[in-house]
Amino acid sequence: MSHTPITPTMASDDDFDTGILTKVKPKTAKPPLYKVLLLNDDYTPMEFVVHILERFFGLNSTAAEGIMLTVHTKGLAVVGVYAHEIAETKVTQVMDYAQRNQHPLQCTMEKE
Ligand code: TYC
Repeated sequence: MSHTPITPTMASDDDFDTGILTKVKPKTAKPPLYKVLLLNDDYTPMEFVVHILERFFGLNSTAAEGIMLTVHTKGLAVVGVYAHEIAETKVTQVMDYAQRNQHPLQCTMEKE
């Protein structure tokens, strides 16, 4: 039984010798993305949330105000979409900053 080696120049999805179908995965698959979510609460001041959105998510004051109001009225909003490590860093930065300022603001992430 002879097998043709799959090389970058000879990739195939079917092996005609064995009839076995094998998926050829592109090597440059995009990394999974994660949504960073901000949650509403009754105590964190609106100006503090706007400041967080400007400071850690690079939003201008108009966009930051709009997203803060979306969280306030709907309960939560996606504030950005990032690769895993970057999303984790954003969540940690927000949670640490909120805690240091004694606000109960919650920030979390979920796979897109
Ligand atoms: N609900 C808060 C208030 O009325 C404001 C707020 C907005 C808090 C967004 C958290 O993620 C948040 N002061």
